[in-house]
Amino acid sequence: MKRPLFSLLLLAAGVTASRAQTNNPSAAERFVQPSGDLVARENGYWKRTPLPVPADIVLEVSGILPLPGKKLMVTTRRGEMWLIEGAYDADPHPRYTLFASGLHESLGLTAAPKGGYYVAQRQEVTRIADTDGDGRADVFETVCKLPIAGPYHEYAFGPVMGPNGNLRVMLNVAFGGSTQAPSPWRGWMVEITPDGQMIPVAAGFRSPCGFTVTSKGVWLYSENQGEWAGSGRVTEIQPGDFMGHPASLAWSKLPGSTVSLRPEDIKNFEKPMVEVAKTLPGLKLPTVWLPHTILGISNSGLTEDTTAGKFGPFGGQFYVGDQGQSKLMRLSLEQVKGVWQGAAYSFREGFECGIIRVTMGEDATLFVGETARGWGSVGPKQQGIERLEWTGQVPFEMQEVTAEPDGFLIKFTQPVDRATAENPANYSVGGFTYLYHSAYGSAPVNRLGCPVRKVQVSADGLSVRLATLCLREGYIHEVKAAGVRSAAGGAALLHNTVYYTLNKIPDGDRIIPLDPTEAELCVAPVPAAASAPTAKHPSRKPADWSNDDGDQTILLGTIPGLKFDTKLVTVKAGSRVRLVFRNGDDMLHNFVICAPGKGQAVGAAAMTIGVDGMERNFVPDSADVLYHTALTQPETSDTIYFVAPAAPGDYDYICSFPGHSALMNGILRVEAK
Ligand SMILES: [Cu+2]
Repeated sequence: MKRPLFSLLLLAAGVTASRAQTNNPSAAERFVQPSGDLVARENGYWKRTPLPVPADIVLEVSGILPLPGKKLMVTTRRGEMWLIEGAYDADPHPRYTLFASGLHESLGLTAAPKGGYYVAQRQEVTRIADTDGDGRADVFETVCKLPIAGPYHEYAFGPVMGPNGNLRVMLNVAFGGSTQAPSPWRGWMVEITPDGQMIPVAAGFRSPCGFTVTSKGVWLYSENQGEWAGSGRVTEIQPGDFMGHPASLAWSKLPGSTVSLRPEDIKNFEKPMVEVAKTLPGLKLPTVWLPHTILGISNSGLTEDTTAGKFGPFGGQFYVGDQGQSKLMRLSLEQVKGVWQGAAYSFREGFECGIIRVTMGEDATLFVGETARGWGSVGPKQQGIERLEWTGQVPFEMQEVTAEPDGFLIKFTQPVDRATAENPANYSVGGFTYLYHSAYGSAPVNRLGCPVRKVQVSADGLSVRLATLCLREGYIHEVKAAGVRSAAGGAALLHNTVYYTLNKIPDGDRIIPLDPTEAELCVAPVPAAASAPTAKHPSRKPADWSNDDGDQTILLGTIPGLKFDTKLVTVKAGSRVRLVFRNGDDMLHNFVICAPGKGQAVGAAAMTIGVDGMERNFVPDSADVLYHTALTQPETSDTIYFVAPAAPGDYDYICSFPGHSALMNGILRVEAK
């Protein structure tokens, strides 16, 4: 698809915001907010404030740098830099001043010690500065050329400055085609010295939209689910690491490479990544998995909470954005036996647009930068910038979950009600992981229920230790505390589920004995077969249709930007229909026929399926679902055979993959015979 490389807008500087953007009204009108009640409750703790942007500025924010004096400098995907003043005001009406334009898809910035800013464009890292003090950039100095071949997916993210004063940049792989690394160091993180020397750091990155270096000097990045990436995740980066995408290995023979793996070392393993890592030296396991569709579908920018409590009770933890689901997750990290791991939590949803940048500004004000163009998002707007502030109210939450030799320690933000907290039935624990393979994404695999064998509540009621016999190293453990209530007021948790990636089981004291004979108590859930024919997934041609393909064949496909290629399909009531659904996009999609007017309700129900989603094709158990296809991989198809409803009318069809139905929908018009 076509993506504009340069903004065509030439804008006057210093425009005062007059009204908020009203992009994409049709999507906004049809959009069903995810769990609106939850969003309202979350807003009582962390208040969301969109910054008005003048209608003639397309602020597809791709980088946010807080400046002294409560100003922000932002980069945009359209290659502009804007100075924003007044972003912190109680009732914000910010002033926007154009600082630079004509950049090639700038996706981030940082301050340059000798003045101005370092900005990553697709083709180079540039120092951009205003030397005559007129508020407009007049120096555009190439720091380092970045190799590029041209495919749209060759994004360059960053730069981020490290503790050693060098810059780091992420070079995205291309999408599809015969090679996904058509130019050198594609799929790599590279370091750039102030004099422009490029040093390869690590390989195997797919779409590393967000990365940061922590206050402890630890490099972390977020990965997007896709080919060779079973789910989104955050991973710590060491020089020489291989994150899993093999295209990058095309360049591992070049001088300066830190990675010894070669393309021929990677097969289509079809095994859990944790199993492959045991025999593939250098393959780095994620620090924290962000289960796909539950904690985002396209993980993006991340930032550390360095506010020491001014932003709420999660100081020292991290916030990660999500583009597709327009929300923020929270991470707590710990090091066990020298390996980073930790827990991922829901934090805040209901933003106006897909989040790609997350930055802590002054006064514990968190800013998020947003864009949906070409990708789509649950939030209905096409672009924007919002801020988030703590209201001072503390929600009842799992503040931090850490690993124990036989389970987990849950610290709460408020004392628990002892009766509910001591009852093992009020918790559930289960483990799963994801496959490492060439296909796009992975269903959760090797699922195992972990019965809670013992619960210990601390004397102050602020922490609970859970013990189970079914822990597995390298697996994600879903820990739910749905039945636990707070001591004051008997409140339920604002978010009751956490996903802990247990790379290493710590040593130490156990509260239950390790008895291998009891391992049989671990319960394997029965997986459903997603592609099997069922009454609502009629993928097998009915025997009584003899040798023909019914009365009518409908070819219906997808196009990039979360769209079906057809918005209206007409059939005769009671006719036999063969529908071929072809997914030509670079994401997973399905096709679901719903009762008249029920498309968005079915889409909303699909968002609550959780870890079973892939196995169920993200089709909710609902009488409003008439027929559906399987969830299809990119460049694949699924065919269904059904008899059109007898009652004429306009039946909704949607893609029920979480977050898609607002944009991916159409009408199956059933006409009287
Ligand atoms: Cu879809």
